[in-house]
Amino acid sequence: MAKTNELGLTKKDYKGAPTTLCQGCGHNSILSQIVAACYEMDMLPEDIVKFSGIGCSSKAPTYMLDRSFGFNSLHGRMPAIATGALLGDATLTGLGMSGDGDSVSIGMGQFKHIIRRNIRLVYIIANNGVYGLTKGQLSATSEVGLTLKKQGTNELEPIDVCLEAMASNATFVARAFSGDPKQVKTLIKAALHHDGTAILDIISPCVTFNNQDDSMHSYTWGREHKEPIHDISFIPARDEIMLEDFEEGTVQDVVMHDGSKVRLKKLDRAYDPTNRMAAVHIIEESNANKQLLTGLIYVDPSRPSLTSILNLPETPLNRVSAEELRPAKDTLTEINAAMF
Ligand SMILES: Cc1ncc(C[n+]2csc(CCOP(=O)(O)OP(=O)(O)O)c2C)c(N)n1
Ligand code: SF4
Ligand SMILES: [Mg+2]
Repeated sequence: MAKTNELGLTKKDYKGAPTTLCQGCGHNSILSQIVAACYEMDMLPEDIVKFSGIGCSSKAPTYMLDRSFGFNSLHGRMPAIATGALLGDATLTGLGMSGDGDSVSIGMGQFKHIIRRNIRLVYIIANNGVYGLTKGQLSATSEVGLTLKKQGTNELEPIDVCLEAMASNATFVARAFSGDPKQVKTLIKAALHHDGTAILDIISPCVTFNNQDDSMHSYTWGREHKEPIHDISFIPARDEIMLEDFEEGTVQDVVMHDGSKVRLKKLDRAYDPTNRMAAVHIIEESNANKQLLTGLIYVDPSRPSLTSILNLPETPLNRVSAEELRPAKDTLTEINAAMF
């Protein structure tokens, strides 16, 4: 008998079509962790809606959560589609999967505005520093000096996903490496409980076009330069608080809006992910030192999402009938009169 979660569902209930991504592609590992996180968090697949743009990374939603809703949109336009859908039905949990080309090249404007609006969406950027689907062009996150077979050497400075998110006033910014499944899964769980846009920049090697040892998006580089800022665990509101034996004074809990906690065990540095200036500093510092900083970089669980600001009714907008929406004749006359 296959193991089941609290909903009586097996892990298979969270899977999708068999992957057509290359064997060893980092995106496949991210997919597995999304499936594992949703299964372990006892989420009903029908309560989830998946979004993506165009790219190998954006194909990924097909290979997970078959029973969920989904919209594979246009290149770089996933945030606009997600915004509309999640305002239309704010009871759904939004899960976006995009790439560095999709979000940081063509989709940069959309990326910034969804963050500014703080739409409740787990927004994963599977960042491989290359356009994988179109066979290996340089992307806006490719590092200076990266040499790709088709394009030659990159001379342009890369854009840092996390810094851009910070500059747009993101309320949740994290970075991970697809080769570290435990950390990826924990960050996805925390992101699923964030009431706003949760940006997850996951370095995800493209084994076909950008996995040479000296590339800053390769498995070798990721493994050798990975610098976790803390050991991270996620504790759902219903669970006992003390799951692990942390030493006094080395732990910081961040309470999410639903009462669940992100528990951060400090490693060698004292780092507070609720301090905005410290977050910007640590990203800049790790870039200067050519380190792959991983963990929860910044979180502000207090800022309201657009759904809360708009004070939407309990009934999802897409289920409010035309009759209910149409004001009564008298009301309309009153409104019109007030305009003269
Ligand atoms: C408007 C538009 N311009 C260009 C393309 C071609 N195109 C498809 S995917 C892609 C890049 C994908 O790169 P990324 O988002 O990094 O995904 P990856 O394949 O690397 O996972 C491009 C340029 C397109 N589909 N639509
Ligand atoms: S081309 Fe690269 S990004 Fe696309 S599936 Fe293959 S390894 Fe993954
Ligand atoms: Mg890419």
